[in-house]
Amino acid sequence: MKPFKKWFGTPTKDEESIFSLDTDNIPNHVAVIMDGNGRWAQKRGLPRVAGHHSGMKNVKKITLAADQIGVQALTLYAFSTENWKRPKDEVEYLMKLPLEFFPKEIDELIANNIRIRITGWPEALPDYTRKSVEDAIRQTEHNTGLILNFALNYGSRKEMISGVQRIAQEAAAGRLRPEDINEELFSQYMLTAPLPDPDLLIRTSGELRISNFMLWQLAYSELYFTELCWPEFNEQHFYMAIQEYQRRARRYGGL
Ligand code: V07
Repeated sequence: MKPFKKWFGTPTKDEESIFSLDTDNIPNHVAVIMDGNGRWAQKRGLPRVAGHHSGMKNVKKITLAADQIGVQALTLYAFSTENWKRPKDEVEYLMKLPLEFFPKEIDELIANNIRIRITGWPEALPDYTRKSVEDAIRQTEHNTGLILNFALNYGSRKEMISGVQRIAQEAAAGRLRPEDINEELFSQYMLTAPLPDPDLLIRTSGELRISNFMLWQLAYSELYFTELCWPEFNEQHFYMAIQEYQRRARRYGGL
């Protein structure tokens, strides 16, 4: 964990919530289903895409908050393999968000030693989206701090089927014996490899489902659900989720 900035006087709300965290029990990997952007916009009489835009602005906020307390990897579900079924205009808008995100945020990400990576199938993205994402990965590849992992064109059943296919090919080619297939090997064929499994999953906007997200990797993760929509989920809410994670981890530790 990074040493806190020296402060004088009354702590802000953020500082208060950081100080109440147990610095020895910060989750290594936090995954987030950033749901409720459209709902947030509709509540305000705005178009759905305005919610996506506001959600994008929140990505940096939560990334820096996670980095601040020493989280090592943050996976954000940005676009699922099912999201292609949305109206064409909305998909087009979503595909432009990485292009807007990087020029705006890359300097601050680099200044904070943050490394970007992707979990998903970038091949199927429009060229301009894929190029922008690949540029950001390249520009941050030597950074050694927080890994900011975007799940982009990702679906977990597809991930597992693709993993099984590659394992079967190895076996058919005689490079692998079926009895050598175990959990560790299977994990290596997941798109998230070599990231550790998430310790904590956060889903915003009230749905109580996993929705085809990291089905294998979430086997032992703590699940945290909040009614708040993603654009209104701020640093303090994030620290509250970490606090709840720590409360649960302590209970199990005590048994
Ligand atoms: C997207 C904003 C966040 C809420 C969820 C849906 C909309 C950031 C990115 C992004 C992705 C890859 C990357 C850099 C930025 C993004 C999509 C949607 C498709 F390398 N936010 N965001 N991508 N939303």
